[in-house]
This record gives sequence, structure tokens and C-alpha cells, in this order.
Amino acid sequence: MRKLMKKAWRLNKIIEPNKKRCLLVAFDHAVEHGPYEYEGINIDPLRIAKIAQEGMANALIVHPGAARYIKKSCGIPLIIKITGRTSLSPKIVQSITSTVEEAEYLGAVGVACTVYVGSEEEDRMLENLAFIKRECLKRGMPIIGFMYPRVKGKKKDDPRIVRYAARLGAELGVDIVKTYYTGSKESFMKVVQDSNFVPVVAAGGEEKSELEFLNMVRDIIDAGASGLAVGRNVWKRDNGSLVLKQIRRIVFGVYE
Ligand code: FBP
Repeated sequence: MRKLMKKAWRLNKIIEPNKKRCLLVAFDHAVEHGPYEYEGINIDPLRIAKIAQEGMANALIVHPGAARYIKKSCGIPLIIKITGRTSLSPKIVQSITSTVEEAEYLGAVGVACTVYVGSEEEDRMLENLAFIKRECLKRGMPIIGFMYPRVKGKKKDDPRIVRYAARLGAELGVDIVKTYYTGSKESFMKVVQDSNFVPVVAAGGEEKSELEFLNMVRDIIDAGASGLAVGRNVWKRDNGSLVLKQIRRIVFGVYE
């Protein structure tokens, strides 16, 4: 029972219970893509945490080293990414890089893990997911599945495989599915409808103009998604917290 209460308490920090919506900031990019990809941008985790806090995100997704550093001076709720990979390796796979125990020790409200659906190493990541879920169950820890298609010869945001990847996460019991936006409201509506028994949130993707991005956020929410977990389109900008506040207004339906 205590575990269930813990989990509900944590989930309520991530997804606002009255609106059933959430706005998360993702910052695992220096692990996945390498710091040199962000030349000229201040990628100090504390700067990103302050953007997330000022922009009123529900939580920030980071790896444990960044979490430990942020925790000392910023109160934003944290979701710990416990799988990872580098883009230096040719293998399309994420390994378990930390533990649910460590996430709990760091005061996390959730953990996140990536499954590259359709990749050659899919079986390994599905086993990882089963292991992580077991650890989450023991500790009442919510799990966000980054369900990302990686099928040879197919675009990552191909609507059919995004639908499949999201549905897989929902079926396998993650608490929140995060996946790629498919590029149109109509196609993303199908992604959300297929997985309507769990909250689905969209990744932000590569940086776009502010206007283009905010229109995309509108389409994502109109498609029925529960929110976004956005990275580059927020923290690559100088006015990241302002943009985040604008995203928040759309996600939570607060128009001025
Ligand atoms: P963005 O909003 O910047 O797209 O961030 C979401 C995210 O899932 C990050 O958490 C992750 O590092 C990155 O996208 C992975 O992108 P890709 O799968 O294209 O390598």
C-alpha cells in the first residue's frame, strides 16, 4: 500500500491531477549526442534547471550526475534517466546506466528509460524494461518510456511505426509514453488514440522557429496528447523560460 501511495504521490508531481496534463523538460542530450553538438550554448545543468523552474515545468529529466549537481541549489522535481548511450558507438541500443535505487536516493519523482523499437537490439532493451519495471514496483516509482522507433530504412517519425512504438509502451505497462511527434495533428491523433489507456507525451524534436514550434505544440495538444517533454526547443534559446511559459499556456489551456 505504501508503495502505491508513493507512486501516486510521485505521479501527481509529474502529471497535474486536476488537468491530467504535464510539461517536462528533457536534458539528456549531452549524453546521447555529445556536448560538441551544442557549441556556443551554455549546457551547465543548473542553467537548464533554472529555465525549467522559471518556466514552471512539472519536472526535469536528467542523468544522475547532473541531478546530484542541480539538487544542491534548485528545487525542480527530477526524473532520472536510467538508460543511456553515446552517439560514438555504432550500436543502436541503450544500456542500463543507473538504478531505480539511485533515483530514489536522489529524490526523483520518476525514472525514464529508452527503448529503440524495431532496432536490432530491441530484445535487450525490452529485457531492460522488464528489469527496470520490477525495480520500480518495489519502490513505488513511476516510469516514463521513451518509445522511439529505429527501424532500418524508415524515418524515425513515420506515423505507422510511432503508433506501434507508443502502443508497445502502453501495453508493456510504462506509466507515461513519450514518443516522437509524427508531423501532423491527424497522424498524432492516431498515436494517442491507439494508446489511450496511458498518458502520451511528445518529444520536442530539433529546434524550429518559435512560431512554428508553438503551432506544433498546439497540434500536439489538439491531437489529445497529455503534454510534452521538450528539450532543444527550450534550452537552446536565450529566452528558454519565456518560451516554456508559452508552451505551458497551451498545454494547460490557459490562454490570455
Ligand atoms: P528534444 O525535445 O530536444 O527532441 O528532446 C527529446 C529527446 O528525447 C531527448 O530526451 C533525447 O536526448 C533526444 O530527444 C533524442 O533524440 P533522438 O532520438 O533524435 O536522438
